[in-house]
Amino acid sequence: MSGNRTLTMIKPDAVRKNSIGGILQMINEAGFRIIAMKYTKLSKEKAGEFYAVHKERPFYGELVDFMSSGPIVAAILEKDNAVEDFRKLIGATDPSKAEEGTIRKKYASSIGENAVHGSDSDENANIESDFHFSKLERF
Ligand code: FUP
Repeated sequence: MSGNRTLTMIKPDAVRKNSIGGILQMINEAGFRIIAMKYTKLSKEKAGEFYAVHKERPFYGELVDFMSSGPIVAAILEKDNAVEDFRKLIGATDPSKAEEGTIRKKYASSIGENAVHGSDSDENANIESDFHFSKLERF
């Protein structure tokens, strides 16, 4: 499975703005197949665990508060070259630097509230998929 799956989250800002449908449409039109999906909410503790790699960064506290501030949609997506192609589809972390046609260009408002997450490596795609989904929730 290495190389063909990635983990995304539609973040609380995008859920609050009713952008779930628009973002899922862009994901499907880009050729990603949904393997697993759930509407859920991260506790502060779980958000802190998900972003533990950023623990020492100055924005960690805000990131954890934001990611636990409301419901999210988590999904495992499948496509050849999934991690890299999905990072291209979402665009730069800072939406002011994101290219035209990317999800963050269209739906994100700031570097902190940037609408979507995409795994940054195959290894993290596996770890993050296991964080959100059991084997029985994947189809
Ligand atoms: P990305 O992989 O594009 O989601 O970006 P990073 O892994 O570098 O950052 C993860 C999250 O931390 C971002 F989605 C938002 C937050 N962040 C900030 O709030 N400020 C920053 O300067 C960098 C990241």
